[in-house]
Amino acid sequence: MDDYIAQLKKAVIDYDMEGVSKLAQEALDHGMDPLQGIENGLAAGIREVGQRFGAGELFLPELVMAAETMRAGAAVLEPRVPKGSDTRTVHRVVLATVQDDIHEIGKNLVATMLTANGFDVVDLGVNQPSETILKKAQEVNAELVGVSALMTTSMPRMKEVISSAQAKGLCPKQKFIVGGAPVTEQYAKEIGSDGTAGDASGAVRLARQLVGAKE
Ligand code: B1M
Repeated sequence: MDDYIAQLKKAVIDYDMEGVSKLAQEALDHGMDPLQGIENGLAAGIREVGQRFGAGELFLPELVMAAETMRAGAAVLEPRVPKGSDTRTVHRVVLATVQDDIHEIGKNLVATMLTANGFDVVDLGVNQPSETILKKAQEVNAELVGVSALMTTSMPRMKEVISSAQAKGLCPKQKFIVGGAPVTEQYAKEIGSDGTAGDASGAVRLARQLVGAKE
């Protein structure tokens, strides 16, 4: 099984947009855990590409091709992520990537995992101003508001969402979760959020804890 996971990682690194869907399907047919395939295969590949991009070894078109490969593979694997068992109480979550940030792969994975575990996810997409996020959270009476940011330059937008909610007295009942590769526990605390998680499974554990759902 490790072999399929390694091949999925390699497919992203090689920008194999054509082959990745077939490979993902074949891996599933051979019993690979879809979440492992996403986290340790596709996501590991995109992170490696990101490191090379950051080091100036790769350029934007290559980053885009790797991201497209990741998305194509995830489109096969995500629907096969096993559903959690606790679907008795529906907890609503509003999720978005902050303004000025168009990274969505990790947020989408968090949305998939929350949905698979019985949460009702309202996903606003990327590049969302704090007013839009807070307005929607009020409108749908969300228990949780989750914001994602992938860049050091867009991270302050997460603080903006939380500060704005506090200052305007909006969403007094809601809990705020933040996440994305550059987000640390300390930063999450500093900006007044109710927590962060390093991956989608961690986001589910945190969300369950915050809404008081039984394990
Ligand atoms: Co961009 N990018 N990118 N990019 N990109 C980064 C973030 C970067 C670190 C790459 C690098 O330089 N090494 C860098 C940011 C540097 C910084 O911090 N300042 C960067 C840059 C600079 C840029 C552009 C500015 C490039 C340019 O145009 N010159 C541009 C940004 C434009 C903008 O947003 N305004 C840009 C564009 C892109 C693409 C479009 C090509 C593509 C995104 C495609 C898409 O999303 N549709 C892309 C990609 C793919 C990346 C990297 C390589 C990978 C991100 C990713 O998808 N990871 C990234 C490098 C990196 O992160 N190491 C990089 C896989 C994903 C599964 O992980 O998103 O971390 P992640 O999500 C995880 C956890 O973080 C957590 O769970 C997820 C699942 O495990 N999590 C949460 C995420 N959100 C959460 C929310 C939660 C809880 C947990 O609660 C609410």
